[in-house]
Amino acid sequence: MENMFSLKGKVALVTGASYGIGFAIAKAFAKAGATIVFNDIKQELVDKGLAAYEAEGIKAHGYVCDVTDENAVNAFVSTVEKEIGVIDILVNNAGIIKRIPMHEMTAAEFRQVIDVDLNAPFICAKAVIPSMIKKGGGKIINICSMMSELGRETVSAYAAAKGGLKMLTRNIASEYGEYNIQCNGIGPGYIATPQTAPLRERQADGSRHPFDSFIIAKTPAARWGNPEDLAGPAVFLASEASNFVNGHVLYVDGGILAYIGKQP
Ligand code: NAP
Ligand code: GCO
Repeated sequence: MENMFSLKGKVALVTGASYGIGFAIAKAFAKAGATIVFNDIKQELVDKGLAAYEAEGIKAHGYVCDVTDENAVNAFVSTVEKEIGVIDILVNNAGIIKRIPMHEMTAAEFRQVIDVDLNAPFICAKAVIPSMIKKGGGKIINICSMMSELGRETVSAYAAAKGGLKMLTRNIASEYGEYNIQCNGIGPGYIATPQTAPLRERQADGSRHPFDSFIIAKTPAARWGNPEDLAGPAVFLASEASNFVNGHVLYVDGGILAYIGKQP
């Protein structure tokens, strides 16, 4: 059973993995035997990430690359292929959110979210697929969201992007399954990272943020997730244990999507 989940000899690229969910996933991949490659937009963050991996005893390869820039991504992927090897596992993790009521959001703001959360996974997947085909297979994991299924006030662009990412996942599976490429999604629930920090900020009187209380009540597990909660599901979808799982979104949400919520 242990071998089924082994990533020994595999090269894994996790985008935007200096910290947060991407870092936790990359750390789990390294523990399963993979060589880790990650990128971030700024050198400062890459350096911070490299130090964080080193502190965990992991020798990761970090690069500066904006995932929305197609030429930069293509150059980055070909450098990795030359210097490290063909990318066997891609995790499209880099993402942003803008919490703005839709009627106040500019089209430019909407586009920026779609660009990072939907266009970039297309650009990165497109860049790694040709070598995966030549090599005889590969794994692509798209980090989706509760918002791949649900809406809420202020997150129209994010929900549109993550809903689109769910369908891009199914389409990559449909188009490249015959090449032994499995493309699946992970839909994290509410996870405590810098992205969700504003939703957990303490009130002036020291009490919980109302959104924080709302999420705890809406989650059967009665807590926020930690980035480490995504480690096992990610290793499963990156390993040969999931070789006949394709086009699926695995929700790792403490039960949110199964639950109607507590009666007030
Ligand atoms: P995070 O803490 O904000 O980390 C996101 C990472 O992506 C950061 O390192 C960020 O770099 C990087 N990034 C942003 N734009 C980029 C670009 N254009 N090129 C390269 N890197 C870029 O977010 P997180 O909470 O760990 O989330 C990771 C993924 O999970 C995202 O796709 C997010 O939407 C998704 N997700 C999060 C949750 C949650 O509850 N936290 C739930 C479901 C899904 P900078 O710091 O420079 O911006
Ligand atoms: C929000 C949150 C979410 C989460 C996550 C849920 O404002 O509702 O930021 O969108 O980050 O994606 O799965």
